[in-house]
Amino acid sequence: PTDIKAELLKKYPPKVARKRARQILINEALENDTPEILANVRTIPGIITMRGCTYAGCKGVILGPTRDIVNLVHGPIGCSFYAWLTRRNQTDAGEDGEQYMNYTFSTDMQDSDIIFGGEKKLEMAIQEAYDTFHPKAIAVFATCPVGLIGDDIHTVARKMKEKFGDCNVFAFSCEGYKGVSQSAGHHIANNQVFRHIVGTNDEPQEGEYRINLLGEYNIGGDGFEIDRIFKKCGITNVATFSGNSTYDQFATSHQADLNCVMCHRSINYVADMLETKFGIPWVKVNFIGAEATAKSLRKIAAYFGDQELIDRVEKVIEEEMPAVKAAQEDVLPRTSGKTAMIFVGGSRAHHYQELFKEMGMKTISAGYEFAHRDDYEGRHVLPKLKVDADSRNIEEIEVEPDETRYRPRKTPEELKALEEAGLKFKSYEGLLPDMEEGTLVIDDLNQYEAEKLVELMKPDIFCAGIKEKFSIQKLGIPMKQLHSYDSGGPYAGFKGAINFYNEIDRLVNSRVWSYMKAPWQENPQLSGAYVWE
Ligand code: CFM
Ligand code: HCA
Repeated sequence: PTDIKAELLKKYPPKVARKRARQILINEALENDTPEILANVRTIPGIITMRGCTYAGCKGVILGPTRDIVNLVHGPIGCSFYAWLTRRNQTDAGEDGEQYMNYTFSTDMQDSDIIFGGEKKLEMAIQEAYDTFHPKAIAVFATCPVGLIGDDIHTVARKMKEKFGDCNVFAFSCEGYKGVSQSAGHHIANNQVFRHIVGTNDEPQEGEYRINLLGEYNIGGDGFEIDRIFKKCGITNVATFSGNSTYDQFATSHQADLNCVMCHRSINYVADMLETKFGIPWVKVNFIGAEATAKSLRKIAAYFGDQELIDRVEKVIEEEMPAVKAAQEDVLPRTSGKTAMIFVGGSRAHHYQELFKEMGMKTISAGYEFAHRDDYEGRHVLPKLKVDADSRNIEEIEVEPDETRYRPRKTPEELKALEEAGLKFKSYEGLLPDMEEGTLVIDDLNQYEAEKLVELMKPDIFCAGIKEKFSIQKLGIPMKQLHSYDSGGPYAGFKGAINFYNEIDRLVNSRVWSYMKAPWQENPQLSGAYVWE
């Protein structure tokens, strides 16, 4: 690994090499701690990063999966077009017919709007959306030029909300350039969802063992599979943030009794805010991997502590596991010992290692596009993180206990007893302690390094996104998109694990890669040169 790191850095000018050296880490076991990595910092200009922008994190990731909010993008049409259904966040259309996800709403800013201002145009677009759909809510998203010319989207939103009376209108200052990555967009989105929607509906909700699932986006139907399992266990999922969600789910989410945090990168601060304001504790869960799914269900059951639920969860695990084991046994002889590389946004590069482990595969290199140090090293590093100018740019909202609705779900003694029994609250591990010694962990990987890594380490499969897909395949290595899942999924839960084993088995054992070179390239029968003149 030392040689590989040196090889990756060799081509860079000294200043670039110095910075990248702190973002490329050879994993080692340190006593009582994990090694330190540089993360959540600006990308080196021109390096061809895998990252996206703040608008992508806000509009695409967090708000995109909510079906009954009209998501109106204030900006040039390209920003909308490239965010149109590419993320494969699925939704249950519902019986109310309020499903706006297949539309793309944009103010389609033109040169004249940039010169003279786009507020009037935005107002007209909000009015048009309202007249056409009468939605519960309209969300407005600012793109780069809107921030540059200073359109006041929040004032326009407030004005329209007052005018309508029966439609919540709010806006997001999520200009693409605002942070160093999508992560800033998550934060901007979550703050506004918390401020404008969460806790606005006090109508009592039905159901036993009420939880919220935070940081699950129903890509390829993952959320459907998780909900199927919850239902079977008798667990009520009040709101998923934000896969397959509706406006009312967010509005009533303060009534749940436990928050289960899946992708902590995109949302952990919301769990904290819900605890401070309403008294709901939170635990980390992970439904990627059959074992991880079983473990997460047991955590939820232990929290509620009801024997009936505990038994039900055990029964569900017992019912679901045989099919998982059968699929696992089928693929293991062909997948054991194979190697993977995973470079995805902020949590899957960690979560998916579980699934690969279940197939006897080792992750030899992994990293995040935009995660922070706690995602690599564990939540305990949070107090050590330096607040730089870029993170200060993103608002932290002050939350206080709600005057009438703050209700601690457990007494301090009960929480202590649960912790002593092994249930950890407000805690998660990073990816480093879960990876073997000597593996390479790389933050904000770029095109050059991706190709170099593949060339030097020759993994059996490379997992990343659409920008990497074809350049990796051209190197003769199977490539699996772990953002969109290509056309597959779900991969979460028990049924998802079976899907994943089978698909990866086919990918790593396909013979198609041996046909990368045409026969005449490998074995030329005629050789000659073209002569002109
Ligand atoms: Fe969380 Fe996600 Fe991810 Fe993410 Fe994303 Fe995504 Fe991702 Mo693409 S919320 S951090 S911003 S798990 S969209 S569903 S796949 S980069 S690893
Ligand atoms: C985003 C969304 C993305 C992109 C995926 C990809 C997703 O960050 O804008 O690069 O293939 O999951 O759709 O992460």
